[in-house]
Amino acid sequence: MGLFQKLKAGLQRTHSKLFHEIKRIVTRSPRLTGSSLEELEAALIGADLGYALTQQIIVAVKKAYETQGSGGVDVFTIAQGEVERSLATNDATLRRAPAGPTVVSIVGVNGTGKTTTSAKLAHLVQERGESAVLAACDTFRAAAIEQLKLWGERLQVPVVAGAYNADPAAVAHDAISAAQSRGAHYLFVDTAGRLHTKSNLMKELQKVHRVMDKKLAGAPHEVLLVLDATTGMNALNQAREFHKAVPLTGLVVTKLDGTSKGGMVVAIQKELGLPIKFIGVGEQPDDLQPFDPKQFAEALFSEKG
Ligand SMILES: Nc1nc2c(ncn2[C@@H]2O[C@H](COP(=O)(O)OP(=O)(O)O)[C@@H](O)[C@H]2O)c(=O)[nH]1
Ligand SMILES: [Mg+2]
Repeated sequence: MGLFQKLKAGLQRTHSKLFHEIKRIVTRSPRLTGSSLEELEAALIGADLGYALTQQIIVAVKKAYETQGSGGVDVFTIAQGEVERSLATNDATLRRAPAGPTVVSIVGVNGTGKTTTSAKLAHLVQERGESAVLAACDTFRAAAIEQLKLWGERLQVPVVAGAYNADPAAVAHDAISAAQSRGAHYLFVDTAGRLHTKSNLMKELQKVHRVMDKKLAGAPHEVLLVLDATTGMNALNQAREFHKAVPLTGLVVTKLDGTSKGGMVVAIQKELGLPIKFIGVGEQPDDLQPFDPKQFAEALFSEKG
């Protein structure tokens, strides 16, 4: 399956709901008279596209009817264009350190998909012909270390792990050494899940980052916050709190395949001004994609594919 097909399949629930609702509205009322515009608005809000973007789309639709008349107006194309335009400045490039390994810290609350995302990222750079090392810095749960080791075996990526309950900063330190001596391009650091409201755990994360910077100036070069799309707009609060504790460089939104509210990606990007770097559309290694606004908008609204 090609990248776009995978994306389309992953966004199936969101697409299907949006598509059927909008189709029903415009079929019944092609000129969107009466309460039809309000229904269109509700459909867009229902996909979690957010209030601001929804208004933008409604305004664009109204304008199109005024200037083109009902014959030439395609609500899907207009919505797609507005979503694409509103995300145009999003830069999904994974940073690259000028020298030595690029260290990427993967942070977030429990169960959002940090460990899976770390492994998928290692796979993604391998596919690009670059090498990766994984660091198991979730030392709170023995199962988390095992989980990452299994991924390492499956993907043939070296995993640096400490003992259960070891100091995660020490594991991160050793992992940087290992990545340096292997001449690896990337080090992906899987950290423990922590509630954004627990300040002691946030301090621990700050320490992990401080120790990395001491070992390799500038590290971590990327701090990616993993957000679970099925938690909807709650993800916004998580992002705000994490961003206060450790400066984030980007977001990863996982489990888009499990929600009909995939529009939250757009709303969150708009609200936080942080780039969406990757999206997760399934549990397999190649179910993580660099975020491409054009393809995302197309997968949401287009009938194609
Ligand atoms: N459907 C789906 N499941 C995902 C995705 N990303 C992660 N998961 C699943 O979510 C669960 C929690 O993931 P895990 O990486 O262990 O989360 P962590 O606690 O943040 O490290 C696992 O069962 C993963 O397979 C995704 O994009 N789509
Ligand atoms: Mg984990």
